[in-house]
Amino acid sequence: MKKFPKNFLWGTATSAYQVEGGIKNCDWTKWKDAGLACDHYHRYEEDFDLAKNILHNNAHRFSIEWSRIEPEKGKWDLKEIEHYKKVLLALNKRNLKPFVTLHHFTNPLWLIDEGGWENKKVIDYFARYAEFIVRNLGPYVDFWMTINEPLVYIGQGYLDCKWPPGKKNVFKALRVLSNMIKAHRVAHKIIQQVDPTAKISIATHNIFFEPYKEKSFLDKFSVSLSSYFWNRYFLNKVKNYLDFIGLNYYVHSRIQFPFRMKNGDNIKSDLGWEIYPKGIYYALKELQRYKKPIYIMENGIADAEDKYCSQFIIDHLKWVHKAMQEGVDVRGYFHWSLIDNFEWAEGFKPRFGLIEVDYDNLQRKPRSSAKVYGRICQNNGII
Ligand code: IFM
Repeated sequence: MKKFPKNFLWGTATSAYQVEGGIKNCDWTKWKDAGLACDHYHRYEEDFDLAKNILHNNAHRFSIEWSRIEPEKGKWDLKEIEHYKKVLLALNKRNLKPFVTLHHFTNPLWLIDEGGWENKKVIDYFARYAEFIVRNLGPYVDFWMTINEPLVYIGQGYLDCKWPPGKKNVFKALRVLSNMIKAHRVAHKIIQQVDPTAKISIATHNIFFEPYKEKSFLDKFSVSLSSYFWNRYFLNKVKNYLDFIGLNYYVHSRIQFPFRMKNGDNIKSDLGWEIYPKGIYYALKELQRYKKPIYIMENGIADAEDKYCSQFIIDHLKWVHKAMQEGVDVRGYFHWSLIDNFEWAEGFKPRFGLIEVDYDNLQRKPRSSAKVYGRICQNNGII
């Protein structure tokens, strides 16, 4: 049995747009409407019961939808604050420690009308939103994440253009990057002023890069650059404004000079992502230099038939355990995701949920991987 420390946190993660349904005033609604999604907005009690009773979790990560809270610039919707208060109380009642994300890819339409994250005013707007949330919900939350996967947001929105705003423009991408860094720093300061006990971070999507040819100097050089810019650049810029590190790990990548990504021969998920559990070990080791507690805020697999998910979890956790034995300070693991949900440009087809959602009637059904993960959480260890 590989045991985890006594207070280790076991959870799952979701984000508002992907699960809640009924979100009307954000950029994604115009880009690709998630409609009712999983109707988690009305079914959160049922979903948290599954997290408690089937998964035996003691924590949960979710995000607050900015466009619900501030549907018009400067106008707060107190009914929505009440909603999230109830969500937090429902978690509390089940002893599920909340980790709350303030920005998980979606933006209010009024912000987009003003240029979104390209406009430096976003720094003040985001800080004002963060302050409002923490003043109202701070008493129920210890752990905050300001921005989820900033580089994924920028890459998809300004380079790949599969996501809004869909503008291929490196200069704009760099402006957004700079504004996100500043927004995080300002929000960190404000959240700490409002609640000095709050723990604040971002969730970074890190990749374990390897050279395509082990002995190629050029491939190794590309790996160093990729790791620096993709995994560490943002963290370096905000490292004095982080109380912990939130790591999202899904993939590794073999890099051929200059930046060609090559998949290996291992089994792939339904999205074609190669399964590579050892990568989480290297991703954790790379973060050790920041000397902060690490929470794995996402790790999961699109696997509609649930063929690989159980083994995926076990193998990743074995590598997490090894990293911890070697001194990496990991405090929690959150599987992506609690329930099937809306996977952005790919829509509802990829199934990341431990709990299956039947989109015809919205019924939930635990997959067998849910039971495997539940046993691990209950035993606080892997057999
Ligand atoms: O669904 C996404 C999530 O929104 C952010 N991290 C990666 C997940 C799987 O692609």
